[in-house]
Amino acid sequence: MSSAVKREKFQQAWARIREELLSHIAQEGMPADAVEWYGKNLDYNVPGGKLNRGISVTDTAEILKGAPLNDDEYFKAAVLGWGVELMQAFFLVADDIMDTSITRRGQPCWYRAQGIGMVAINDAIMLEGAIYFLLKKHFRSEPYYVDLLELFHDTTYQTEMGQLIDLITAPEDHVDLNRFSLEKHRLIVIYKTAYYSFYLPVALAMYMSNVPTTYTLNGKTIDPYKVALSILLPLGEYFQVQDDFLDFSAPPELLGKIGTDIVDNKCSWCINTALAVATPQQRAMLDANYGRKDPASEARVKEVFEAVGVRERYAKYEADVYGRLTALIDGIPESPERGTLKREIFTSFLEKIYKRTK
Ligand code: DMA
Ligand code: MG
Ligand code: MG
Ligand code: MG
Repeated sequence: MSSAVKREKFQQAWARIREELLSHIAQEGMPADAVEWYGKNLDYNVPGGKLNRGISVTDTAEILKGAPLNDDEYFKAAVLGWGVELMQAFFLVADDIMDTSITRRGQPCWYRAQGIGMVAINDAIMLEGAIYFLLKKHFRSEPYYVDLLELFHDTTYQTEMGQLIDLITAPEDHVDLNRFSLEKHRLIVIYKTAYYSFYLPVALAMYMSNVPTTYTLNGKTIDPYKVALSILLPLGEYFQVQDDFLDFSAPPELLGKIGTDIVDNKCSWCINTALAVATPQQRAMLDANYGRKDPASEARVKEVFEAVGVRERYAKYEADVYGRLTALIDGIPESPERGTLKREIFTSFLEKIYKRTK
């Protein structure tokens, strides 16, 4: 199935899920203006992204089954996929407030949209609540229901820990580039991005497909969830390095968002890369201009990034990391039996993000 057709099918499941969410709050007795507000919140924040995370759930379920999903299986996988997209929407609405961002997906960030303001905080929390309503409605009687609940809860907590260290490493009023390092960066991105964007979709599909927590292969005991984590965290790290690089380098019209990392004093891959190779003069330039709120300072930081060759270093990083991830995936123990891991789950992820430009 082409990726456009897959996307279309996944969007169709959203139409049904959206209806379920809206009729539920109407049944709770919420007035028409509240139902309308919630509908706008959902439409503005949930379906407009790349949908890679959500579609990964249905893709992974299909790879694990080794055959096309029937309608019922597809819809259940799609509910989990839209659960990931709802979680993403919840994080992004809050993230844009905390990062004082301007645009997202080619339109104003929700908190900056006409008439929204700080109601956006409650809207973010409602997007989160929607996940658990859907899980209860569609999975309450499944033996793996608690596994799904724990996974969504644990992942939320991990992501928030990541957001915490992202934010406190980037204080608005105190720039100190000595606090940054690639190790710090790695910890931030694993927690704020890799768990929810990469491990969560695959682990959801594994639970739904009844992949056991251990099995024996060639006399060895395997925990397939741990194996998945060991590949998906480095994949997620690579994805956030791309996000950091694109924040600096991509045209906002293509990216759908205006980069804020330099102005926001973020411990991003670009500044860490520049710090590692800057001359004393370049370092002084970074110290004087990073994390400052004016466009002229931001432009001077970008000049240093260009001068130290951040673009070329990124191209090299991307080629190297692709090789490393491919080798990791090749090392996954595979068996032809149903209900065990397949390398294709991970290669399909890697191919989706390799050399992405938005
Ligand atoms: C992304 O961090 C992490 C979460 C949990 C949204 P970010 O601020 O770099 O994301 P973006 O560049 O999309 O604002
Ligand atoms: Mg942000
Ligand atoms: Mg952020
Ligand atoms: Mg970013």
